[in-house]
Amino acid sequence: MPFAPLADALRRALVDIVGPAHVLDDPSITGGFARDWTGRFAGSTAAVVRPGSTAEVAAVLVACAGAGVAVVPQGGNTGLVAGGVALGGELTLSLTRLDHIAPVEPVSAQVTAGAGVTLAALRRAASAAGLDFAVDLAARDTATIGGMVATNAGGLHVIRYGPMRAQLVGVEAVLSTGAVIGDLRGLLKDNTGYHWPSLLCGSEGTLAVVTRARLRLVPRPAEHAMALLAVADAATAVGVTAALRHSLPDVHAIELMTAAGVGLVCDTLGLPPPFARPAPFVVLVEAAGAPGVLERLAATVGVIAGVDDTAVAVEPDRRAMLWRYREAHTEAIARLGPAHKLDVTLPGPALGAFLPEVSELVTRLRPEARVWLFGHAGDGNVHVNVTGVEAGDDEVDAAVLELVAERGGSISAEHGIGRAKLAFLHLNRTPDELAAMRAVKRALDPAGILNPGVLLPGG
Ligand code: 2HG
Ligand code: ZN
Repeated sequence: MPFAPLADALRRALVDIVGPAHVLDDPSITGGFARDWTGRFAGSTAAVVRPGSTAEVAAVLVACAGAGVAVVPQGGNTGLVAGGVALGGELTLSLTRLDHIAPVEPVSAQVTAGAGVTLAALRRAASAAGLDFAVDLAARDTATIGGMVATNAGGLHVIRYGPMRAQLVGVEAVLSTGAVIGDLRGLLKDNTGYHWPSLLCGSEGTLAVVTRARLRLVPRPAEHAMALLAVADAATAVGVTAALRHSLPDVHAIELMTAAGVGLVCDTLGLPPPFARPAPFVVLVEAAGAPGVLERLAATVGVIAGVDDTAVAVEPDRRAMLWRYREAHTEAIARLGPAHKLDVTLPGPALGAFLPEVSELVTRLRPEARVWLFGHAGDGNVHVNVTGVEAGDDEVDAAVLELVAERGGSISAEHGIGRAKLAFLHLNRTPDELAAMRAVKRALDPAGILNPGVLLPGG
């Protein structure tokens, strides 16, 4: 569907709705909104509009639908699949002003947060109420709740608490018709028909614009302890992960890194190496729970075969330091230039063989490329990052994602489809499923203005 550039009449209508300070159309300002975090995807936006309330979001959408102007909803712009950036002159709907956090409701341990609340701010609010928010990820200072709902963000603790979908009790969202749907009552039991949180979480801004979310909070563990475990190969790393899952009652995170990635992080950030001798694979395990966590972690790790060395942390500073080896991968890889980011999940039994196989596959196709493997071993989610390949060269992406599908995995574990993986969605979804998804899209967004070209091929 072709979309007109921002006409004067629409500009005036938008200014009337949100005020002149919140309609930005100077390209030197809007350019940053139309470039993704990786630098691999950059385009242009007709304007950036920043509504300050749900009613303003509704009015903006009605105005845009009337004018036939496509809208890309955007939160913190930390996405990695070009799902939240205007690439072809669409209007950017920036939700960052919806940053209100209601007081934590202690009876049900829930909180209502605006779409523009950052994950870090939500985590602080939960903590001030003596609780925790179950999802955490490295982009916490910038990623926003609306975007995390729209992409069903995963992060570090999915193995324990599930992804964003598992935290979402209620949602408020605006359709392109201006209708506001959903509720924020926080009812865990409510079988009154289609469940908007389930439908909208992971819909990547194609069905509605999420404006507020009702989220469950979890008890704060009394103690944390973590360790980096040095292992010799991928199969051992998977075996160690399985053993931790089986016998560690307080398991909070199990992550995976390789010698190459840890070396890059150390060189880039000037960190000391975690082990005297570099380990081919490193498993990071965190446990959190009732007093005695360190003892339980030590007892479990002590009897697991294949652990060649350990680095342990209990105090918050030291734990943050060990997490840095894992969390700084994205930042360190970004300094090598735009990376191809293939966020995939493998079924548990297939993970060990996949890791060396995918490296060999990429190297065979592009001998000049470098492959960086890291991710969330506990849930089978590997971030296959490839550097040294042109931004527009999709051959490696296709080969890796085909291999993932052949091995029974998902081509998008936690980042979404966006535009980056649009051409590959058929690897995981049947034609009948894609047709049903398009029918849902048409029903909820009859004007077809919400994030066209994202998630749904040809939609
Ligand atoms: C992580 O787990 C994020 O650190 C980013 O999902 C992954 O940079 C990536 O590919
Ligand atoms: Zn991740």
